[in-house]
Amino acid sequence: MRRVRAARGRGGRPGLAAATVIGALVLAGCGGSDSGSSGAELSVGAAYIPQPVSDSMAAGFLTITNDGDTEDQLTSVTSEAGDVTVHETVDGTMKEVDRLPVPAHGELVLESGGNHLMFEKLTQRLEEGETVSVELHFAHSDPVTVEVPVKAATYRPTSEHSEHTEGSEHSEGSEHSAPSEHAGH
Ligand SMILES: [Cu+2]
Repeated sequence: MRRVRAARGRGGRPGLAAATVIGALVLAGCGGSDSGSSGAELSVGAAYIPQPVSDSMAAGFLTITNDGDTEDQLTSVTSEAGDVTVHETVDGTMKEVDRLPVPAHGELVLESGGNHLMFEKLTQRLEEGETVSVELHFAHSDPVTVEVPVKAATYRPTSEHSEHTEGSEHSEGSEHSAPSEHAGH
């Protein structure tokens, strides 16, 4: 940036040099001003695992919020409980994905019937009331560890996202469990 002053001193093309300075200032302004952290600012909420029907498989849901100016990407998920992959659901069929974007000033929602975490080869059956420690890995940000509670199989988060949950491929067993008996808090 200081170089510009020298260019002006040489009496070269002042107009062009001035334009360059303005461009540089605007770019710097976009980077955010607090102590060099100009990247994504991630937080995780609404995490839960419906108590699975299966001994070895489960689905997990959560919302990753990005308050930063930069997009990040969820690239992998690990847990001591078993293998974890990230799935998306397209036309009712789920498939594994390499990564999911966490948009700047936006959120990545993993919800029943949509994107979700897929737990496989669980070392033990997950029961309601337990928590599963899950580590989220991102393309740019540091890993985030989340203690994900195991909820009743019928549990749904109270949010607008819960409206379109019909046809969730992981909850075939929901109808068989007593709805409120187990949810007594
Ligand atoms: Cu899945």
